[in-house]
Amino acid sequence: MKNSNRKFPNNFLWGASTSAFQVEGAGNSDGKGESVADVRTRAGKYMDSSVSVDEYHHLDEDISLMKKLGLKAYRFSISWTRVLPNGDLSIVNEKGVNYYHKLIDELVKNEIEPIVTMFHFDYPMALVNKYNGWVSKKSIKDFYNYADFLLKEYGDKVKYWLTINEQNVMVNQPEIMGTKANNKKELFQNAQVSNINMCLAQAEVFKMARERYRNIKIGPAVSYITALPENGKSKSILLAKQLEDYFSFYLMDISIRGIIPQSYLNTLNDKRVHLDLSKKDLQTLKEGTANYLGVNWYCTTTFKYKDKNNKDGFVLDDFSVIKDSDLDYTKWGWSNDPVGLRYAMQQLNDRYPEIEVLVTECGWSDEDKLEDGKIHDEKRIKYFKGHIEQLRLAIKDGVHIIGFCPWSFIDLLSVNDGMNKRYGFVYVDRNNHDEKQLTRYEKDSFYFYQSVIKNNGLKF
Ligand code: BGP
Repeated sequence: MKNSNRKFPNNFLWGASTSAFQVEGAGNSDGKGESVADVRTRAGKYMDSSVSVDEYHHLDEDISLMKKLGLKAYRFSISWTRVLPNGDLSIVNEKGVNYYHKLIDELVKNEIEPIVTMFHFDYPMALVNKYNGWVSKKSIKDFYNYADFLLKEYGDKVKYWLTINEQNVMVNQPEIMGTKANNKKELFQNAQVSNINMCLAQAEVFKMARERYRNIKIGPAVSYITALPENGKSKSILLAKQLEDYFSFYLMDISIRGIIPQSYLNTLNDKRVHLDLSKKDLQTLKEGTANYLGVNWYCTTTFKYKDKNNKDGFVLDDFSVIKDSDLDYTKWGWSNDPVGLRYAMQQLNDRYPEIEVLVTECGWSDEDKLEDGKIHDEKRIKYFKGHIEQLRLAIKDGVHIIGFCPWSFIDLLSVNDGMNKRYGFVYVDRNNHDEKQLTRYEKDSFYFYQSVIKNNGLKF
């Protein structure tokens, strides 16, 4: 009895995650069309996504490593433009379609559950050029057609689907979607319009998928920014709550409950954002909801008001982030706060008790050094030890958590920091300026996670 209390469910999905533009490379090969991520990384200060860590050409080797690690699941994304180079159905790239068949088939053969994200930060450039991407209502149909295409092609092989990765992050960093605007105010307006169009597109896909593919699970992958108050005063606690509502919960409410929360509309109203929402749109949101929830969770963040005299409470520009002296932070300022994960999972369970949660990202970034063929990433191991233990407690608390997919299976291109910021269990020998041989090495955390999976949890 004591022992079973310590275990995770038998079919728990011990996984690991990546995304297409960050891991695949082959950015300009085999008929792939250009994505916003390709253009964005090319313009950045580090390497671009044309090579990344070249999983496209290292597929067999990487799948062998997944097998060795013992993964029960692999979360990856399909590159929209590798399959549909123009973003719409005008051209289908057979080589791209076959690449994902091969990937999925190999995973299944190796008893690794594929978890597929349809759109992870790599929007088709052709659609940005055609109609400013998600800002236009036309984007809804093109996403629907893409999702429909994927489900027809791979729907009988893949049970777990995620529609859009971190829509709530893209809205706050609209350059990730390639959104164009003439000024800051217009950019904010366009980002919010894009937000709603993504919600509508996703709702139509949820509805279609749940009607036609009865056996699949489909949901969003939302970034849950768990906000902590600077102190125990009510005003501070209120700020943290309002930030969670504004950054994360609104999107979960739309995806799971099919309603746009009033608090979200109020904030947009304060910002003079106009949303063109018809009765039919509201009905679409109501009818198309997710049947599970993907959550990207890395850390807690502590917030404080900038203006102590702010009387009205929540104002979107009036907060700053502070560090908690009790916590350790990555070089990029992300905390190691395992109890925060248990708290976050409980919050989700309180809000959506009927919904199963899949942790789709969680991880510790570092520069990681290769020394004599070894990588001693103790801080990452410490991070995962704490988080896996708290995850177990959250399950014991009654939260329906079906799996854990750390970011990332292998070192890959960070969204803003190239290869400087690494997350993988597998090290890839390259840097921002030299591709070298892209040799793979197992980090110490690889063996740690291998043992976690083997023991179905931490070994006590
Ligand atoms: C999430 C993204 C991932 C990943 C991760 C780490 O927001 O879904 O794509 O990159 O964060 O972020 P970064 O690469 O900025 O360290």
